[in-house]
Amino acid sequence: MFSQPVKRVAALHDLSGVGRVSLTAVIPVLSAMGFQVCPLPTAVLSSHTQFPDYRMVDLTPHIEEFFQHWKTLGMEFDCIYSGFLGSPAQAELLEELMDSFRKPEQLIVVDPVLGDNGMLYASLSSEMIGVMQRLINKAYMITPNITELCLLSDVKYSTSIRLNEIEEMMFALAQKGPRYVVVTSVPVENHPEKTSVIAYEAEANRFWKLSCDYMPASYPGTGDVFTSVLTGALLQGDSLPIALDRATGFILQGVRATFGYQYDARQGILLERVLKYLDAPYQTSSYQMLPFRQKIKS
Ligand code: PXL
Repeated sequence: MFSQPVKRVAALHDLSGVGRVSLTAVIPVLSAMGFQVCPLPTAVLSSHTQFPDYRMVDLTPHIEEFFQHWKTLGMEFDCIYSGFLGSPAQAELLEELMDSFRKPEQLIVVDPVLGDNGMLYASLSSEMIGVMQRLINKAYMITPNITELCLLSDVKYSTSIRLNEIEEMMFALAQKGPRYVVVTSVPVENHPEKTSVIAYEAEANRFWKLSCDYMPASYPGTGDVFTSVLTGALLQGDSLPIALDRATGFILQGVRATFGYQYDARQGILLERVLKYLDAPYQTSSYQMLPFRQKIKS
């Protein structure tokens, strides 16, 4: 048997030609962090779906033959990481793939890409919510943004949602399987200039919080970059709070590197300018542990 000198990640996301989302973010980040990425594109798009008139080829009919070929090659993965799905039918195929490639000590990450700012992405049907609610149960870690957390929990989104409601939704999702539930874009009460990431670690029954400055710009793909750095840091052996710190810090660097330009935000953050920082020694640390909550409703 040949050895595998670097850890390997199966990346199940779309390939969008323009806009620095999904595979065009996942591959450079995880490669820069020292991992081999094996992409299985769920769809190929001319650009991401926030540009008008994009063209999309859904690869659902090919997913199974692709992963069966991987099986015949004897491929093994230290991590299986899924994101944007090309069709609701793909969720079942990805569940099959996850079962078929499961092995001990494997990190399964599902980024349930569904929407942002309170809305489902225009290209997705509401059927996608139901299939994503199932797919996340296979994951070790899920990384919804606050909109996606509400969609997955069948709760109406509101910008004034309270922290204890968020914690309850996270706890309820963790009861279904995921050990790490990481929620991004969480507003900070009474601090509109801030945004935060809240994470629940089921085994330890602990909630972590990372807050950082909110920049008044929205770049597609930051969720993909965030989850990729988080995944890479965990694969490198970091603890959850340190991995969260690194991922949040990297997004901030990327947004700051981009924000000063008069620039079409739909092109995403200037990832190429900041990728090298993924190799830099880790310095800052700002995570907090939230007060222990005895009585969370299940
Ligand atoms: O990063 C989210 C994302 C991924 N893939 C496609 C998208 C988007 C967000 O707009 O359109 C195709």
